[in-house]
Amino acid sequence: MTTLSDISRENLTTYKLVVVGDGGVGKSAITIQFFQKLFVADYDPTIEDSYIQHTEIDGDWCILDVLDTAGQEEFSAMREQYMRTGDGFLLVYSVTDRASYENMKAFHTQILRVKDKDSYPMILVANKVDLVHQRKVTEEEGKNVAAELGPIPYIETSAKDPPKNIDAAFHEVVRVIRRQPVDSNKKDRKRDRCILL
Ligand SMILES: Nc1nc2c(ncn2[C@@H]2O[C@H](COP(=O)(O)OP(=O)(O)OP(=O)(O)O)[C@@H](O)[C@H]2O)c(=O)[nH]1
Ligand SMILES: [Mg+2]
Repeated sequence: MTTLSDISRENLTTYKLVVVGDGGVGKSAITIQFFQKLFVADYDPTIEDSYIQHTEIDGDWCILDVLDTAGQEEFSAMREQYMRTGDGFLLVYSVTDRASYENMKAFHTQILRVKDKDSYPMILVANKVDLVHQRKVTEEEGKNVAAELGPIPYIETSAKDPPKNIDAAFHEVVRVIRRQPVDSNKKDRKRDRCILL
């Protein structure tokens, strides 16, 4: 358990989290709701923004360093670079946008390829659940794809006030990182391959 004196010594683990998904799904809204406790109603496409904050998760203080990425296709060339830097990922789609849901597998595959791993800390975030009448992707469909992608945790969120599961989403991805066996942090697929001489 981390104490306040640990915080003052800055003796804390830093988790680099990356928020990915299509344009307009609510990555910035989720991130700003988490860091600033407010809902941004306007849509201003992101190029890349980062946020940093001390946070207590399950009794242990840590530093969350969150990268809010660009979903718009024109910035997709930057993806591999930011994927390299992440310790954990929030894969975000909007329940009102079926294509954004269908693209989750491609983000997942690209992260594993960049990391050269069979699995990596990630969660699936189904955002905009407050828009019940515009919903196009069911909870069951969300859970099914989360099961296929790992399984990885599935969480339904709304960045709009009153926020739903916003803290829970960021905390959950940190839990997934913390749960990793120490070895798997270092071990990559290449080293597991058997070489015949
Ligand atoms: N009703 C509702 N609107 C939301 C929610 N999350 C985001 N929005 C709105 O959806 C629009 C797009 O949200 P952004 O957070 O800018 O989307 P983004 O994923 O960051 O988009 P890019 O930066 O282009 O990748 C904005 O108008 C937000 O206010 C939500 O949970 N509920
Ligand atoms: Mg954005």
